[in-house]
Amino acid sequence: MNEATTNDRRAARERLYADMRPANLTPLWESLHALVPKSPASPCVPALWRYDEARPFLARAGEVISAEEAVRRVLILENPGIPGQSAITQSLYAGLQLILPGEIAPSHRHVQTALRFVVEGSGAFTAVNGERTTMHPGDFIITPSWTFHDHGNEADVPVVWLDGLDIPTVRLLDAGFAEDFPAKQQPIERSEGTNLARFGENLAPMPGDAGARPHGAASPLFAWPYARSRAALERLRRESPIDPWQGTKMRYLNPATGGWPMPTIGAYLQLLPAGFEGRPWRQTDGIVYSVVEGRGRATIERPGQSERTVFEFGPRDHFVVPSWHTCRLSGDEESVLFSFSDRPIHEALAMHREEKLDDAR
Ligand code: GTQ
Repeated sequence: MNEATTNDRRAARERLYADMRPANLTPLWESLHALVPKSPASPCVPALWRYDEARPFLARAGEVISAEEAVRRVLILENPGIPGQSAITQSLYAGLQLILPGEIAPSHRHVQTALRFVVEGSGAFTAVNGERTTMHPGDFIITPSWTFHDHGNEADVPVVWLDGLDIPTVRLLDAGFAEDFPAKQQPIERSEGTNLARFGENLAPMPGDAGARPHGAASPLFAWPYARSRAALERLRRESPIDPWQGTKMRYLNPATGGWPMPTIGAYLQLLPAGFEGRPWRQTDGIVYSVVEGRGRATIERPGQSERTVFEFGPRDHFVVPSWHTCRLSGDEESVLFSFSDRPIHEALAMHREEKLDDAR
């Protein structure tokens, strides 16, 4: 084809695109490679939120708005690769929530599933389904889809936790509903610890038990205290070989099914021994980390690029590893990391992929 013909055809194509745009038609061939990539090409980027940088902003938020006025006083951890979307990955939302002594965050419920991972301070509570759980650093708490939940702080110190929700996933599906409880706080029907006794002791109530009501797809156990999870990790670390990629890693369990604690979000706790130099891996589910103890490094590479992002992390720092980015974790000190991802969705849809890579540095 000569040059004139090529130019004619190019011009004809542009005319076609312009002419059919009002008919809401666009040419697939111009975007096919981006629509059906050879491998995941997330617009999200690795990002780190140092606690000593974020904490003063939280304190200032505490001065300019009350928890009740804000409903939830949260600073969103927004992925800089997708600004304006209030998302940390394409499917997940994360934020740091502050509740000051004497404050309450009023009761409401929504389709979006939430997790809390306590970062600073003890003595606030989350109430879910008529029962409170007192929050301590490292506690993992869920508020399943469409369950009323409210928070309060009856202690004398500020309490901060990480919120993780499937907000972008519910937005993708346009399936969001929400409503306020008629009062600021839901009535408390059971004393604290009843939920743990019913579902957290490797026992399950018999069908006639009042707490045996249907609990949907989420775990009927709603709080996993850090003291217990940490003790389990410590025991495994001593008694079981350290995984060369992940150290000693456990996942939070739905005791009723053995599956994930929430249908859309999986969560983990892992220990990296002092001096641990983890091998690299990648996986389709992007991961959000909250550092509980210790100092270390996450070394992250974008797919197809050799340039590395190195995050030096310490206690209460947060970072995100987007989909299919190669990651390697190191523990300069013995470190404990909490993490969550949308892995249950990938697995339910048979889309999950993970690759353990060689140790080439
Ligand atoms: O606790 O209900 O960080 O609805 C964002 C949205 C927390 C909550 C967030 C929410 C909540």
